[in-house]
Amino acid sequence: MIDEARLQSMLPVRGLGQPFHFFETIGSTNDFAKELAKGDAPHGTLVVADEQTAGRGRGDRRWLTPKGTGLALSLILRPERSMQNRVGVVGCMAALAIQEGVLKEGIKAEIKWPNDVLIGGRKTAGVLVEAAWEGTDLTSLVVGIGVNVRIASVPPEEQLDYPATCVETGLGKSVDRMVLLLGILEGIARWWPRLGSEELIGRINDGLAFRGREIELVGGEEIIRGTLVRVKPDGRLRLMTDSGEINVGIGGMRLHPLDLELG
Ligand code: BT5
Repeated sequence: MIDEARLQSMLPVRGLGQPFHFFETIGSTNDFAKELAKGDAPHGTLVVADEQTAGRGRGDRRWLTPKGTGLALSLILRPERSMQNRVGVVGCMAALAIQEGVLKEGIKAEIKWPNDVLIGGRKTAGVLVEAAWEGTDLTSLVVGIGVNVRIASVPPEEQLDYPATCVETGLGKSVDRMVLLLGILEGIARWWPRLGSEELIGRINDGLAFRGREIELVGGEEIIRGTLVRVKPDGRLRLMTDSGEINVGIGGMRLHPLDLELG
């Protein structure tokens, strides 16, 4: 179990994690955070659960968080007006914060555009960013993060559309979930004021999976093939295709390498 009192005593981290809401079990931390964000919940509000029964991925996909095995958290961020055109990169920014958090534990991970973190080529964490608008004003972002920490967090293969693993399998030792959570918050707090900066984009690209490799982007009926070049400052992916270089927005796109190499 996550120790609520201990976690509470370690928050906030650079302004993130206050107020803090904890649930032993919840449907989806993102759903709860989105409701809070409709009210006056401030920037930095954090929702953490030890288990999700209706965790969501992008589109209509599910995200599984069995009790006591992983991290499931949602953070409310309130962008200033000047940041609105950079929010496309928030998913990758959160993935970078996760990558840095697991690196502190001692293992290298990669960012899979637009919202995943891989260890040894296998999905270990996912990010779900949901934005709320009033007219042309972006009023809030809910950044949902799911991390597989213990072996029991990894769903059975038949429930997966991409191979998966967890931090402890990659690392070969146990991890304090709360320390990992704090590390991730620290990364988000550090990068948030530098959203869209060259430094952030550089770091994302340094840690990006499949650079220079042949990939396929699939979104509904649309399939785009090309060589992955890099992530752009606005969060789009630059690809070299047969008809030249193109930038692809996140939309409902899913990325598949043409030659899957697993560690
Ligand atoms: C994601 O979606 O990867 C975003 C996941 C975000 C989850 C967090 S947990 C806290 C917050 N509250 C929520 O309700 N959600 C957020 P996507 O790229 O669409 O991937 C979804 C796919 O990942 C599913 O279709 C499964 O194949 C696979 N999957 C589900 N659970 C998984 C797990 N624990 N580990 C690895 N893969 C998983």
